[in-house]
Amino acid sequence: MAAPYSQQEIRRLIGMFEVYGDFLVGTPFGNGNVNDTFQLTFDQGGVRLHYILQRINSNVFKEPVKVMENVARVTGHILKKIRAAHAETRKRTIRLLNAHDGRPFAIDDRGNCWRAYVFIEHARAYEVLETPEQAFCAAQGFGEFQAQLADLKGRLHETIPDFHNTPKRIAQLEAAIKADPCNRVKEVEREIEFVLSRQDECGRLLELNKSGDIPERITHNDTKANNILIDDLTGEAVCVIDLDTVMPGLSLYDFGDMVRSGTNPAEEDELDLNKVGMRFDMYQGFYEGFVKAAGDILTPAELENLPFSGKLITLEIGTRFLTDYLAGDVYFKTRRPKQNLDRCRTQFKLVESMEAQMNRMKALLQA
Ligand code: GN1
Ligand code: MG
Repeated sequence: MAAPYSQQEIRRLIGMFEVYGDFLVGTPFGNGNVNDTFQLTFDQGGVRLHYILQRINSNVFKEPVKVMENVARVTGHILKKIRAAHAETRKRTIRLLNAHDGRPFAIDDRGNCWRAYVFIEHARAYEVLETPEQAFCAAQGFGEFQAQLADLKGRLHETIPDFHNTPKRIAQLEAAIKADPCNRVKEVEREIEFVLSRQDECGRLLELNKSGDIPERITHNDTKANNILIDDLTGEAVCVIDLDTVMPGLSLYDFGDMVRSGTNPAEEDELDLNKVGMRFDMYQGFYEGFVKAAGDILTPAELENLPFSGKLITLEIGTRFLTDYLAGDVYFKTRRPKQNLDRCRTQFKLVESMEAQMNRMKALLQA
């Protein structure tokens, strides 16, 4: 839940940006685990317009100005491509509003960094994708995003170093086990064992990057289903959102996180683990959509590791939930006790389901 802000405060915060019209109301929006997000309604000459206003969580993003530099560069680059394509396209990109000083963000009197952007109408983000066609479209959207950024000059800031460095994520788990500040280790011995028994293969993608088989690219790094907007009318992906973690990375991180979040028919914090597992038809949708959009730029080692990447990223995010549970729920927002542990358990159930279907996933590569 977003921190409670009064309407007066929201009005004052959006007042830092160049917006025409009169502020009517602001309400919490979306299900992000990190930032505080509001949808704002304005009256502009008798027409109602919506904007998004968001506080960047500075506990997670230590250098929000660098985050905003990345976001502004990436969205500017994509906007040029959309405009060059053709005027009738339904494709969109996030459009940042400028603050009164011309920068695409503003700092409030408590030192919080805020940004605002145009709300995209007639499209929505799904918590759980339902059909392989939706999976295909989402993967195509994320794949196009990567392909569109392939010619962006210069390196982006690494705003969260080692974000997808799985061995380091496991080392963080080990540190949390040692510290055990909330005395929770005894509750989660099975989960800890689950991670540690799989740690040998966790460095595989980083090794392939080192050996030159897998190149560094500009990647989104948080490609969960609810970070892409699907057009209400056409069902196609129209806009990739939540660009805070866009930075140098491996394309397999993006594919892996799509498979993690989008092949599971249950919520990320589902309590009934019988509902959790990888739907193979959804995997196939992601695979075909991603290869269609980004296949031309992928190397043989990238293609070969598509099935593995889903399992790796699922294990990694599950490990992060477990670490946060042990640390006392200090990173991810929680709305109830043990939510991080429940999230961890769904992820590990999903890893098992992926392991059981690994050969089937690999067989698609030969098809
Ligand atoms: C966070 O902000 P949101 O909810 O899109 C997290 C991701 C995790 C995800 C798990 C910056 O993403 O890495 O995969 O939760 N973002 C950050 O739901 O840590
Ligand atoms: Mg998000």
